[in-house]
Amino acid sequence: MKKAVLLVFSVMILCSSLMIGVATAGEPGYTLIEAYGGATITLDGKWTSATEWSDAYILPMVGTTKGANGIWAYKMNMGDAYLMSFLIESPDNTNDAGDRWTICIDGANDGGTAPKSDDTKIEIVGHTTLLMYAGNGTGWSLMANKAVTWKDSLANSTYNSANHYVLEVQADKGTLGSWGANPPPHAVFVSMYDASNPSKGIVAWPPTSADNPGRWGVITDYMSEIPEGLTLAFVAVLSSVAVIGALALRRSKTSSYFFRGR
Ligand SMILES: [Ca+2]
Ligand SMILES: [Ca+2]
Repeated sequence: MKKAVLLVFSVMILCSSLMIGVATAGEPGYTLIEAYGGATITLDGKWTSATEWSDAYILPMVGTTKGANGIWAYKMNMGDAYLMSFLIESPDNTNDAGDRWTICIDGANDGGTAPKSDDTKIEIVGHTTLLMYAGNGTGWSLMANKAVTWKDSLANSTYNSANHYVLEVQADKGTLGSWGANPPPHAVFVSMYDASNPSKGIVAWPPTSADNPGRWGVITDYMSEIPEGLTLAFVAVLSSVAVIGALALRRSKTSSYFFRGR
């Protein structure tokens, strides 16, 4: 009996240390899951239908409330293992040359205090120009666009009934970074900047820096679909369970990931 109690206790200790280990891989508290959605994305800078993004993982840009202060969302399309889709909504409604959207991805999720060659930054400036960068060890070097497509426009949505900028971006994992088409975990950072409102500064998820991959958020795992009505809190619990499972089953999961879609 004592041995059994000791065993349970040891497993609990092991589990909590694994959780701590996972949490420190990125900015604590900033995680999401890669969901496969059935709704196809139409890249027109707005919610083309009421359900276009409802099967994505949706997060608040600021605090804990998904509303007019901004949201962002991420999902993969069922049937395509590599096409990453992003949505960002900003309260910004002014067209300025200095407005900027930023999405950073570290497909290997290997942290670091400065961008490395496997870190990718996508920047959209002034609602007109897409720039792409690869980490160079100390900062970012400009590179050619890796077939990333995007569109933003002034629109309203479920989260903000006033006209505001909505961005949709799609990027192919297979060509995006030197890490290739790895399954999660990926580190991720998104931000928005309204040049008409400089005092507000860069609004970012997590509220850290694009230049510090070790403090980005983390796409911890993937799931085939977020079923209708499943709450975010429950998904967060599932995520924690999945992370522990992922550590044990990583090899077999990786193979099944590559057989999904294409
Ligand atoms: Ca759309
Ligand atoms: Ca603006």
